Amino acid sequence: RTAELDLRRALAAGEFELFYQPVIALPDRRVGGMEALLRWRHPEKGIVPPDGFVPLAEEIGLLIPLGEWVLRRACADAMTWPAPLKVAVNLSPAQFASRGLVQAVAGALEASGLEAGRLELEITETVMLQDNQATLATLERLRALGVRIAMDDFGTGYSSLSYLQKFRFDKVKIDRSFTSGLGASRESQVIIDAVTSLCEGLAMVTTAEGVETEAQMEALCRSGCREAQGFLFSRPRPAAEVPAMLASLRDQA
Ligand code: G
Ligand code: G
Ligand code: MN
Ligand code: NA
Repeated sequence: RTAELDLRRALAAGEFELFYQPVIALPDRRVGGMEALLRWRHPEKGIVPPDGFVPLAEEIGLLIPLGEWVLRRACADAMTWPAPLKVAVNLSPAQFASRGLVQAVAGALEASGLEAGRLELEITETVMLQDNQATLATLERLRALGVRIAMDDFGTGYSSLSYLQKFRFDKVKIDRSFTSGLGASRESQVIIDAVTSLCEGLAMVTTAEGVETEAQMEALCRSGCREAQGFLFSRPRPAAEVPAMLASLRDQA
């Protein structure tokens, strides 16, 4: 199939790249880190987001090598940023379940020289659906490396609260479907307040995703949410633009 050949060629040709979106600490609005978001710079189609190739990559067994490339690239990029800045990498369920994951993470840290505490791995609730010892063992082995573990898209899964009981995540990223209602619906505010105080009690940092307005930002600060991420601060931008993003966010803080 041509799509399959195109994807295989792309990895060899170096057409994948990482965009970065800043994660902002509240209430002082300092940049705490960057989330790596994979893009395919296709010679004809232009920038393709992950939804356009991750499913096929998984089907043809390319997601594991691609994921390893992402880990290495993200750690190497973070080494060029001011020291306390963290980098967050998304792991797909298939990548999480793969045999070589812990080795790949350790390898990326070693090759780059990045301090483990500056790397954060984002997993989705789908990973926790695999309610077995292997999942927890992998999480513990990753934690033993010193990396941080975040639950992504929190609140959209089947049994969100139970996942918080199974593993002590370092961070919970509240799905943007909850953030979007802030300011407009009382329900959204109540949910954000409750998740924030729940996570606070469990010593987990909360990050609100998809923050697009100043009003949402203020509501988050009132709820005690610790971090925010979204178009209000910056869209995901190419790695080369990270220094400019940092400078412009510093001016706004
Ligand atoms: O960047 P964008 O909003 O298009 O991301 C869409 C989805 O793709 C998000 O769910 C995000 O977590 C996922 N994604 C982004 N980068 C990566 C990556 O490097 N690996 C994996 N597995 N998923 C990613
Ligand atoms: O699932 P994950 O949180 O990794 O997805 C990140 C995706 O969310 C990226 O594709 C990014 O482009 C998108 N995103 C980031 N900030 C915003 C925002 O403020 N609004 C919307 N609609 N999407 C956002
Ligand atoms: Mn994410
Ligand atoms: Na998310």
